[in-house]
Amino acid sequence: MTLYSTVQQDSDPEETGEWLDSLSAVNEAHGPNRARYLLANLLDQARRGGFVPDQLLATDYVNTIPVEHEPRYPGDEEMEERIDSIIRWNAALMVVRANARSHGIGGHLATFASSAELYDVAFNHFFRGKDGEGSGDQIFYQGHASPGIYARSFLEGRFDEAKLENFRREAVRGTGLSSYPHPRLMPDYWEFPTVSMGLGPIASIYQARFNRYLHARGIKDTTGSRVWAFVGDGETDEPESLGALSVAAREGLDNLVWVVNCNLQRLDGPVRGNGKIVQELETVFRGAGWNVIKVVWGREWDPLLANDAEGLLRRRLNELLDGHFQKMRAEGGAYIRKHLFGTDPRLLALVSHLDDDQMGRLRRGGHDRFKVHAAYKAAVEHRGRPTVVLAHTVKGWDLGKAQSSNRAHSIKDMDLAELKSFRDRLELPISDAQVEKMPYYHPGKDAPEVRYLLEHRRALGGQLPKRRMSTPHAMPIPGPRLYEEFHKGTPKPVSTTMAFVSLFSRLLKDPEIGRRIVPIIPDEARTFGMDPLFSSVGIYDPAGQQFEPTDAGMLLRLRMSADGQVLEEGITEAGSMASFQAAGTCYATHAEPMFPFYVFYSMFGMQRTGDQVWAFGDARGRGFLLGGTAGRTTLNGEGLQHEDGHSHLLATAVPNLIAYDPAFAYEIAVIVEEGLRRMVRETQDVFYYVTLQNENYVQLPMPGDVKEGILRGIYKLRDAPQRLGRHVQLFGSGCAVNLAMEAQELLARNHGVSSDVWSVTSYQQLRRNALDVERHNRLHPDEAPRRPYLVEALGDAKGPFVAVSDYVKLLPDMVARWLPGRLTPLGTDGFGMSDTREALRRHFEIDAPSIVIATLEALASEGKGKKGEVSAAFETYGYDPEKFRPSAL
Ligand SMILES: Cc1ncc(C[n+]2csc(CCOP(=O)(O)OP(=O)(O)O)c2C)c(N)n1
Ligand SMILES: [Mg+2]
Repeated sequence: MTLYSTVQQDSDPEETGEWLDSLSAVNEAHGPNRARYLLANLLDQARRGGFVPDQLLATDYVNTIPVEHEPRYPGDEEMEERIDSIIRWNAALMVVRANARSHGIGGHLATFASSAELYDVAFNHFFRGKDGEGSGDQIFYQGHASPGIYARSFLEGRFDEAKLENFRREAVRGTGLSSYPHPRLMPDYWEFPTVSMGLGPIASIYQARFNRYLHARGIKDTTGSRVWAFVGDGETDEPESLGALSVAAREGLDNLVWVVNCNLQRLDGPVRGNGKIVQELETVFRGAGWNVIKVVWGREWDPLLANDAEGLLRRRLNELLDGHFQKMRAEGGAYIRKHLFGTDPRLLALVSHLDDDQMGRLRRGGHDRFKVHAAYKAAVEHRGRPTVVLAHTVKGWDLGKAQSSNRAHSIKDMDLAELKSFRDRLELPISDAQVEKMPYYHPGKDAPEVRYLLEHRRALGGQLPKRRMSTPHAMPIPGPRLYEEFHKGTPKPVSTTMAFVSLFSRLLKDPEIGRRIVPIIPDEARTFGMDPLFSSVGIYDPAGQQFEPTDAGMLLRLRMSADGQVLEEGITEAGSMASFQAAGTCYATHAEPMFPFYVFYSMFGMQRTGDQVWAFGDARGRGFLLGGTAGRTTLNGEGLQHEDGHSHLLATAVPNLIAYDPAFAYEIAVIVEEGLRRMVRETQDVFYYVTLQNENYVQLPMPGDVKEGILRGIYKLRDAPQRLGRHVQLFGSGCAVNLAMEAQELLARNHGVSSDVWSVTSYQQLRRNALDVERHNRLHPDEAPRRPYLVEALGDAKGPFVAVSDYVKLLPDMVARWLPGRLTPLGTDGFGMSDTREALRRHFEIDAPSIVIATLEALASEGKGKKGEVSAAFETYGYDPEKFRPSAL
């Protein structure tokens, strides 16, 4: 009986029966392969004839695995149910107690209540830990199910009561439990941040792929690792959740299992009140090439469905909407009888032997460990494709008033009566008097439940979740020689992008670190001049290269191979960031340091994938983000959507991201050298954001030992050739350093003003340091006050200061209050547009004449101006003071 038969009346049941019987006979006599072959041929014929049915991807609203194919359950079910009860109780109590103590501190009851069995079965029978051989499994837990995961750790003896009591109370370092999976806050426990909806799912796909990459490149045998992702049904609305499904199918990631917790609800109410989320996801996943296993009904339904000879029940289940199912669970047995079965006396007869209470306990599949186990077993045994288990569950299962209510997600408390009936349903030995105290329940460390849990975890390789804390890795890193070549500069004009690419090629060839470098590029390699990597180190593709590329035979040709090094992601910044995370956390996940260098269009990084950048910071990832074609006026032709003048502002806010806007090859070399040193030698969980530009100019040699200044954010690049009566300081960053040097000449030649030019590589670093120093002084009033690095570096330089960059003015403004004089920031506030660099720089008022005018005005404001000087400069430089205001709305 198929879905089609339920949507269309059968005009000739006898004929239908014959067809179905013969197919079953083939299956029985010659096996499923033969049956499949015949079906495929029939479908082929239907396709050619133009009568192929639609909805080919959907199946009935029943379990995918037939009862007769279910394996024996390997666990002690009664024992596991007792354990489940204890975990459910403690998970709920953590949240209830936290809110009783501090109203509104939050936490979620209903999510874990809907997924307890989904985790239980996996922990007891599937998840592989890290104490065995290999790295174990990588697990992406649904973020707000965390109380349930903590409650399990409590039962296992990993946490004491005090720890549970400090759920969501983390301000005293190390004593609390974080709201959600945050490696930043619990570095020896959580591995992957997941709570920003959609990021866990996409990260899991690229994690599974990266595991394959590591294996193919001979870095680590990852055949013993499986990636699990627990995903909310509401969460699948996020484009990141489903956007990369085809990647997993295309690369045949059978090391990946998703479990979608289809409790039919999200935060505000039903996920698809007027539809069926399980059915919708089934078609999406199957269409994308995944193996789909639906776990819709618990074992209580098996006899009902077996007795449903006419297919009435199936038809009824197919036609009911999620909104109906939600209401039924909220109302209970009598309502279910009336509204699910009451539409037809034959259906009512099917359940006439059940009382209302039993009706209410007709479980959904995700709450039946037999069904869940069968699905997981089939998932891990499936070859060639990733598997999704679509588990039908109840939001707030067993919680009482929260169960299936539209408010379920936000309910954080239970009153005494609810706690008592919750205890009764869970059959826990807690007296009425005790319940009033809202106690946690632990049966004692030698209790059979605890022993059972621990034994199962021992057999599966140890307790989870667990993150390996990094240990200093004795890995050699390239010495200074590799970088020194870039200190010399080049007389031939080249861009900083070119300079980076040539440094990068050297790193890739380095005998020590080369193979651990992971180039990640979202279809922009040619834009950045990185396409030579295609032939030198090859593009990773598990299928190798099965065609002759159009550039075969050429020196620079497209070369794909199963052990290629480049992750050529295609046009997906989100996917690239997910790869960046998998690679950047590999030092912890697989105890193998890998160094991702992800090069992207700078506009499509911090802004487009900012949430993933934040999650990478949380995940303690290490690596380099390279924002190519950076600068609002430096990328000149591409216009408004492409020209980035604010990614550095966004980068400023990520605590462990270190951002630089370098001007010269030697600055880049110094930054990369230091970055690798900090990540490897110091084992610091930091990552870098470096912008690269595509304007060609002479790469100056490093002016003496300015390494410290480069790294800390500022150094003097060029002294005034001679000191004149009026003297100013010019700050430039990135390409704009050249504009500052041009202004230096104009000021001296035309206006009698001398100036020093400074390269400011990082306002972010200068500000962080100044804030730290300020704080130190505030908290140590009796010590001699310290001085920010910026103040130290400036020495006796006085204002006025004029700062120019290809970014918004807020960047230089961030350090203004520590400068010994007035700062005039020049920058690129406003939308970009397409024109030449010169025109854009005039438009945004950052070109050399704009710097000159700003300087003369700044001098005038200090009483050092000359009458009519600024107006005369307008004349000299053809400058229209009434020109369009670039930041205009
Ligand atoms: C990007 C993002 N948007 C919004 C939220 C807030 N939020 C947390 S849980 C939730 C609902 C989740 O529903 P579902 O995925 O179905 O999970 P369930 O709790 O039902 O298992 C929302 C909207 C979030 N965490 N991340
Ligand atoms: Mg949900």
